[in-house]
Amino acid sequence: MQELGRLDDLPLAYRESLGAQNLVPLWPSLRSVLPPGTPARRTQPVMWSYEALRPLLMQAGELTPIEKAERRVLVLANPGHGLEKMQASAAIYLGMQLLLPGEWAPSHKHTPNAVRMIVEGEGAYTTVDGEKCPMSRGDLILTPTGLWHEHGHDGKEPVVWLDVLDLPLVYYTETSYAVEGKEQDVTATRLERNYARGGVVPSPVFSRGSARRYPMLRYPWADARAALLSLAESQPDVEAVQVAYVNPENGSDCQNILGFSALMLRPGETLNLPARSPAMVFHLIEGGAEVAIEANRFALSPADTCCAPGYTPVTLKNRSASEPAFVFVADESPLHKKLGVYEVRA
Ligand code: 1HN
Repeated sequence: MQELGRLDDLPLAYRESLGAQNLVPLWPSLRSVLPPGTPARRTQPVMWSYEALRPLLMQAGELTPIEKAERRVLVLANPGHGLEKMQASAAIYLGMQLLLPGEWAPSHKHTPNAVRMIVEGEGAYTTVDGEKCPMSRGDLILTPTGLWHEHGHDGKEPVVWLDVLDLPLVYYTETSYAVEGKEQDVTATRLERNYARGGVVPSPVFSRGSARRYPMLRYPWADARAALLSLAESQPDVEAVQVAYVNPENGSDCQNILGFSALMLRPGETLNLPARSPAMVFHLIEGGAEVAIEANRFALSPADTCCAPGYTPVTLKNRSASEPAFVFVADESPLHKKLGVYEVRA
């Protein structure tokens, strides 16, 4: 590849004249914005241990009342981006949120899309767009762009969940903002039950109005887990026992920018994932798994989370020879497909 001229090849007076007109020569930077073959990356393989972060999150519960936090969250930040950037990858934000019994996180809506993967505790709920969604371990609850959401807690133990947002991308595009609101009136609960039987969906034919853009906001873990077990049983030869969280009206990704799925690793199974352009996040729901990313070997126990940069093969291994392992996966593939940059490398 041809070596290009450097900035300091140019006379200082010329560079100053360019700068005075807000002009920059491209050629000294061309190879760094278009590196040969594979993108430059900041995202590093990183693991966040739940055992290590949990006491710090509980300490935040003592140090900072909910009124002073609004959302009591420790952000899982990738050091490759700089901790202050609060990014797990180019497009993914991760945070562990704590809500204590009796606490209330007030209603707001914002442009970034969020999902919550419930990690521990019972009795909390999120109200999204008037729908009260109970939170239990492993449930996935969507709070898509523009929908009002607030969190409450009627139980007795701390409740913790993993927030996954496309905040870094939405912030980068200068489209990130929030609006505060008043407590929502609950108009519905558990609408996901309308979609709990595959193949039949509420029919719009004899009713006014069309299907909502986000018809299903809560994906109970019991249902996703049962779907994985039946897939493993009915198709023993399938390479990856995986289900995607989709819009049940049309089968498309459940949100616009990030994609979400759940994976079952059969006892003793090793699953090799090809290098794909999107960065990925793995969060262990149940069992024990090892995630190998380049030279890193992350041993995940329940509630541990790790991330893998894009364009990198990943190997997932069930650490148990007798029990399945269940992994929640978030990735940037809807974004990459919309941008036309999605790639799988053999
Ligand atoms: C947010 O709205 C929540 O509603 C959690 O629980 C984390 C991080 C950045 C921006 C908005 C929530 C968030 C957030």
